[in-house]
This record gives sequence, structure tokens and C-alpha cells, in this order.
Amino acid sequence: ADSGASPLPAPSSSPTDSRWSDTNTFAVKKKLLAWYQLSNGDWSLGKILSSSGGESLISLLEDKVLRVNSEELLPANPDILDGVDDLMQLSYLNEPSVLYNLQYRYSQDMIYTKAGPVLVAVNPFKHVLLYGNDFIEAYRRKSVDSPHVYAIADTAMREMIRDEVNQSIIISGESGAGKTETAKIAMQYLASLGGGSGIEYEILQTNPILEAFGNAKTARNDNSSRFSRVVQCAEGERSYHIFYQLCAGASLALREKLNLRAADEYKYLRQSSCFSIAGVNDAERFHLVVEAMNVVHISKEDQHNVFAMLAAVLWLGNITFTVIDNENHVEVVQDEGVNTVAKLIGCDVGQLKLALSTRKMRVGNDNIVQKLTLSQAIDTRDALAKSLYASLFEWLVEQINKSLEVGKRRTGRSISILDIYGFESFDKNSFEQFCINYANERLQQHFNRHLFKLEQEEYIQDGIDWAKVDFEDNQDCLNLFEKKPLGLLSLLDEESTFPNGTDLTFANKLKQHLNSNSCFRGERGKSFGVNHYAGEVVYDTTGFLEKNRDLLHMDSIQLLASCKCQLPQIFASKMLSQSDKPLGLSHRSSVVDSQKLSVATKFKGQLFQLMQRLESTTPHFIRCIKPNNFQLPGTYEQQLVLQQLRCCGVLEVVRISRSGFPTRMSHQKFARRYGFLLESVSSQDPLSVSVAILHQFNILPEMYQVGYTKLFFRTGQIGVLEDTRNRTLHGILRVQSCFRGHRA
Ligand code: AOV
Ligand code: MG
Repeated sequence: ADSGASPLPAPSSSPTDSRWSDTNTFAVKKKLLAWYQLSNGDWSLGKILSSSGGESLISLLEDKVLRVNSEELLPANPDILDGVDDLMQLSYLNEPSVLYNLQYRYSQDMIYTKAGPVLVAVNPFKHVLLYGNDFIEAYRRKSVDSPHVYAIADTAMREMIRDEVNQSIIISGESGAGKTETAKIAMQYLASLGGGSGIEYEILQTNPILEAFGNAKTARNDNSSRFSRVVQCAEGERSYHIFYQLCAGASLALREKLNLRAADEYKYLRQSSCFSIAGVNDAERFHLVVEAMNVVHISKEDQHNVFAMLAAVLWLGNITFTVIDNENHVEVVQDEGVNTVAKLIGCDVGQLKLALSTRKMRVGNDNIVQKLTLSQAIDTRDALAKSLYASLFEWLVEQINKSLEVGKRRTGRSISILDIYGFESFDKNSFEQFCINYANERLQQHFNRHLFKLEQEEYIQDGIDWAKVDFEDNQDCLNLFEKKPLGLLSLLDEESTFPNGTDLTFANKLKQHLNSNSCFRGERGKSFGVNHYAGEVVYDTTGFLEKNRDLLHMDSIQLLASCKCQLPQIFASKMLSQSDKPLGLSHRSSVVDSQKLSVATKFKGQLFQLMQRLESTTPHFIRCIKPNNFQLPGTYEQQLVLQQLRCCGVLEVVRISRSGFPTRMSHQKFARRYGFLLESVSSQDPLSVSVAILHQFNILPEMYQVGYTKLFFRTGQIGVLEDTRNRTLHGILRVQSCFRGHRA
């Protein structure tokens, strides 16, 4: 079937297809532009003045002339290619050329660039004039074609309708790279397709609510999508926005009802001395959130209940304990804190005090009551606060989903927008980073699979001669996390259920069992390193077991069940229904009566559900890039950008797309679409028709391949055929309308 196609040139032998690291194919010529790497790692553009004996004289910007080793130079693209909107169009695809192209565009507020099928978005950290109705309209009419989130959303919508397949827009990138903003921009476009009112407006109004309850200020991002930071907060960061908004914006009446104070009077919030965000008015935001809650039909009564739960969480943090014996056992101090919490959740103060300072246990056939030590009591209080907040968030999302679906017609097809926490690597990385990076590892695999594996498999299946392109597969790293019984997650769960397990015994166990895994590195003391797709991260196991155990005890759940208020009751019954499905470890210790799924196991379960949903969709990928760590406009740090491009595989994608045959069409479709252009028809067989078309239009043999079922084309080839087809069709139409004109 391979008629007419000559063997492919090996991808690395022609200058346009050379790997960016490959300098050998670059003949250093006088007057040519080239990249030279400075001692700080940045690349500088220069003109080659002369070159001989393996050395070149190069004149850099600022008129600096250097004598350098010719092999250290990389070819630069001609000026005419400055700022192309798809990296695939670059003649030289080395790292400095890609970096420069993105920077060139960025400096002109063109923050979006295509990398083959992927959209790259560089965070402008300022308002850019690329959004709003005029732009939306232009992308809808396809009167512009520069890369944009709108264009991606538009494609997703069209493909959903055309193929009747669910779509997903998967947005990834580091913390602060712009994922959430990008998701909102995509939503804005999709919402506008419905006319911009009604349900679409309501859906958009879920954003301020979800951000208030789900986002917080971190060191990296003033509006970071987070989880689990109710009871701890690092210096310079804040807890969830909604706490500060409530404290600042509640009316006098609400204030009195909830016994609200200023944010800095609550211990949970006072763990960091940061209470405000530059340029953000929390009181104003509170009113916007209330307004949004009205729009999505959350009743005034429910709103009040929500705020009462928030106040209860804050006041829980202010509850204190006194030690009553020399075994460090405690009692709850009877003060405003404990009284207010009891009032807000609607329980008996005495019951609350008991739940926070004792634990009912079953030993053999007897029920005994054990007093808690100070640290156990603090853990119990914090676990209650955390679970109240988590339940509240879950409930709120449920309400919103319910309210938006009531009586609304649904077509059955969907576009999902995925905005998750990006890969994180800090000086100190804990359980949160562990979960976040594990999730990103899974998403990366989805990306790899989709773009690389599927691509290669398709060529191979269709009998195409195609040099395999290597790509970073991260299956080893995923195995390190997921393998049973000797993987990070299994070992963590196991250690979490051992009564004598500590963070140190956990760390030691990891080193004992996982040292042979190439993605694992034992570190000194309680630390271990994981070789992620985006680089190595060292995790400190301090707090891992406690965070994984989810210390909420039966006593606390029973307390919530006994409350007179509606929300705590709902939360409790949900928790009870979940604890019906224990880890299957209940034979191990007596405390496990109330054992629920560990946090990591729940997380993995949710992640798998998510991946399953994504697998059944056509994905569209957006990679967000953070050009600097200071949230500053107009500041582009090459090394930072490069590291992100490398770790999210953007360069690989471009290379694979360009060296391959990105456009493909079945023989049938091709014959049907272009067959009428044939000057002479000798056969009806789609394959013969297709080959005849290719010959008639002189498509060069190296520009296409004929597979068993499909034709594969290099970038840009189909455009020629489409042009001819359109011109011919136009001609036919004109002839027809002339003819009609005559008749009239
Ligand atoms: P993230 O979602 O990727 O981080 P965000 O979407 O919250 O990051 O973006 C961080 C900040 O960058 C925003 O608050 C804006 O100030 C700015 N920004 C991002 N995109 C744009 C844009 N298109 N136009 C203008 N400003 C923008 V995290 O959730 O921390 O991983 O967990
Ligand atoms: Mg975010």
C-alpha cells in the first residue's frame, strides 16, 4: 500500500528536524545568527563574524565580541520567523530559539503560542487586551486564528458536536502559572455561546464562591487553589479567603449572631501574621460572594448556616486545654471559645468538652473511656475543625450542582475543564506536596499517552515507516507510588495503622523496601527523595502519618450527629456512611472501630475516578508557564521558563508533531473530499483515487505516507489541497448562481 512514498529522512539528519541539542548539523557560516550561552545560563543572540579551526568569532548584542568554540553555538532562526505563533514553524527548534520566540511574543502581550497541538500560555501578571465580547465574537466567527484559550474552547465545542464525544480541556502548570485564570477564560467563552445569561451566568458565578472557599494566599500565588490548610498556616500565607472575607464583611447583625471577631483574634488565622492581600478588599469580596450565592440559588437560611460553620471552625481553634494530672491528661477550659462553638453547631457544651478530651474505646467486651493527653486533645480538636470545613466545602459544591441542574435540559454531552494544583517543589515538602505531585504524575502520563503513545501506535498500526521518537515515560515513578504491597502509598497506609508507627519508622521502611527503585532516593533522617517527571523532590515525612490517618474519631462524629443544627447532622451522616467501608485492617488495633479510609487512599480513589472520566474524552491541553517567581509583569526569566518547558514536555511535543505526520485522513474521506478534482477517473477504489489525487497535485513523496487505512501528511500539506478545493467549489457556485441569475 506504500505506493509512491519514499523512505522517510531520519528525523535528526536534516537541519529543520534536528534535535535542539544536536549542534553537529549546524555548519557555522559567516554572518549567520547564532545562540551563545552566557555564564549565567541565559542565551544571547550573536552574529558570527568569522570561523575557522573549530573556533568562531561572534559579536553579541552590546557589541561584545567573543572568541568561542564553534560547537557551543546553536543556530538561530532568521528574523522573518521572529514570533511565529506555532513553535512548529521554527526552522531551528533548539531551546534558545523556543525561549526567544516565547519571549518575543510575551514582550508584545501575545501570551499564547501553539506548540503543535498544545497551547502554551505565559502568565502576563497584568491585564492584557485579549478578552471580552469582541474577541469572543471574533474567535466564534473564526475571523482571527492567533492562538488563544478561546480558540481551544471553540475547537472543543465544535468537536463535541461533530464527533458526539465528550471533551476535556486539561490545564496544567506550576503553582501561580495561571491555570485557574485560564479555566475561567475558557468558561467565559463557553458561557457566551449560550448568550451570556441564564444558566451560563449562574455557572460563571460559581467561580467566586469556589475560590473563596477553596483558594488561599500562598508564598507563590495570592490566589492559590488549595486544600487542607484550615488548622495550619505558614508565615506570609493565609488560610482560605472566605475566613477573612467573613470577618471583614459580615453585617453587624451577623457578627452578633455568630459572635464574630476580627481575623487576628482567631488562633488558626494568627499562625501567620499575614491577614490581607495587596490590592484585595476582603469586605468587598464578601459581598460579591454573597451576591454569587444568591445567583446560584443558595437560600438565605443556608447561607447563614454556612457562615455559622465557618465561625465554628474559627472558634474551635481558640479552644484551650488545661493539664489535670501528671500523665498530661487534659480538660477543656470553660470559656467563650467552647461556649460559642457549642452554640454555633447546636450541641451541649458538656458533650463537646467530653468529645474533645476523652475517647470511648472498646476493649474486649467492655466500653471504657480514656482521657486524652494534651497533644491528642489538640489533634482531636484540629481534626474536627478540618472535617467540618471539608464537609462544608463538599456540601456547598453539592448544593451548587443541584441548584444549577434543577429543571434544566441537559444534552448529555459535556466539556470538562480541569484545573488542578500544579507540580510543587519547595525547600520543605510535606504530605500535601506528596499528594499534589502524585496527581500531577498521573496527569503527565495521560498527556504522554495521548500525545506520544497514541501517535506512535497509530503510525505503527497503519503500517507507516516511522522512526520511533523516545519520550520520557513516567510509569516507573507511578509504580513507585502505586505498587502493592511495596509502594509509597501502601507502605504509608500500613505504617499509619500500626499503633507504634511514627514518621521515622515510616521513612526507614521506605528506605528498606524501595531503595532499588530508580525513582526513589533515601535521604538522611526522616526524608526521602522522588524523581518526578518534573525533577527531584525531597519529602520530609514529619506529620505524614498524622495527616494520612485523618484523626477524626467516632466520638467527634457522634457529637456532630447529636447537634440540633442541620449542617452538622448532614455532615455526620455522610461520614458514617463513608466509614462503612473501612480499610479492611480492622483486625489490627482496637482503635480501628472508627477507622475510615486513609487520606492518601481516598485521594488515590478520587484521582482514579478523575482519570477514568478523562480517558473517555477527547483532551485539549493547555500548558501554563510562569515567567517569574515574583508575580511581576514584563519579567521573563529564561531559566525558569526553560525548566517548565522541559518538565511539561512541550519541546518533545513540538518535535514529535513536526517530525511526524500530524494531519491524517482515511482513504474514503480523502477520496470523497478531493476526488471530484481529478481530471480523469479510472477507478472507484478509494485508495486508487487517493493516490491519483496525490499524483495529480504533485504532493512530494516525502510529504505524505500511505497507510493501510489512512493517509498521513506533514504539516501544511493539506492546506494546498484545501485551497484548490475551495477555489474550484467557488467557481462551481459562481457558475451556478450566474445560471440562476439568467433564469430569473
Ligand atoms: P494557578 O491556578 O496556576 O496557581 P492562577 O490562575 O491563580 O494560578 O494565576 C495566578 C495569578 O496570575 C492570578 O491571580 C493573576 O494575577 C495572574 N494571571 C494568570 N493568568 C492571567 C491572565 N491571563 N491575565 C492576567 N493575569 C493573569 V495554584 O492554583 O497556586 O497551582 O495551586
Ligand atoms: Mg489555581
